[in-house]
Amino acid sequence: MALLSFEKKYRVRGGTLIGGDLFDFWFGPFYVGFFGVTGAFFALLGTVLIFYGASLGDTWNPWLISIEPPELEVGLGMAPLAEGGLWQIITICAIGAFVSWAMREVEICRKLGMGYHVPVAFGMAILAYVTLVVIRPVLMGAWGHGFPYGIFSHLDWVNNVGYAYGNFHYNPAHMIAITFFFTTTLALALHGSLILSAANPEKGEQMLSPDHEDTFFRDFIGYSIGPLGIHRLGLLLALNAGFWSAVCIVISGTIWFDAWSEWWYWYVELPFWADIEGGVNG
Ligand code: UQ2
Repeated sequence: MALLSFEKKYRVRGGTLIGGDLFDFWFGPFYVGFFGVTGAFFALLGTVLIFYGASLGDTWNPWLISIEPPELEVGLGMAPLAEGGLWQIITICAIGAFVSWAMREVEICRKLGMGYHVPVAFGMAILAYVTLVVIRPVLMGAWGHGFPYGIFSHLDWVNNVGYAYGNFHYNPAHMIAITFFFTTTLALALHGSLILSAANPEKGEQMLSPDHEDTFFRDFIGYSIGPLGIHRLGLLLALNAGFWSAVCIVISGTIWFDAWSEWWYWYVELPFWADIEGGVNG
């Protein structure tokens, strides 16, 4: 079906979760919905507050502007606007905007009769952010454990928090997350290159079929995961990258307080070699 007639057929009322028909319309190409309104509200308010926060600071250098969370002494209370309160409200706006965005995706999925894979996937990114600025700070007892909203300042935060646990690369969940990030790029590089090699031929040449794609990998490594399977694998890899990132930070300072390299002593202390000469007890 051509795109224009498809849209005429499927761009119809219904599928909304909140608001009934009230916000069930399009603004140009964009579906609005209740969550389009709340999303625009939170995004706009959050952006205005970031500019207000910047105006209270001592620089307009985009690299250096930073909205800081409250001091650790504030704990889990509300802080005055200029002392972390802006960070708190901006965080609420960010979560409000992200969740609105996800729910607007859900409403569009419902309209089209599609699965909820896209909002579920985006939900993993939201979870990773919420872990950093809500879940871990709450578990540790202070909003001051959230990261500052600034380009250089958030890099400094990552650096300092990383080295607060020795060397974060020894964090086993961090290792798993990195492995998933790298494997995601491997899978997408394989998939993107494979599709283009078959489906985007030189001018005048015939486009090749999924059978060619399958056969390439069967000839190459004796196995093809298939055109549906590669997308299942890609989603699995990408979701795990986000999930283990959240795990690696939420366990740091809540259930593990030491340098992450120390964690590996469970291995050194295994009975097989702990008592031999040169072992931890030997
Ligand atoms: C494949 C297939 C695709 C693909 C790719 C493969 C026809 C169009 C990339 C090959 C992928 C494999 C063998 C899995 C690799 C495993 C990891 C963990 C990266 O077979 O089917 O569809 O795009």
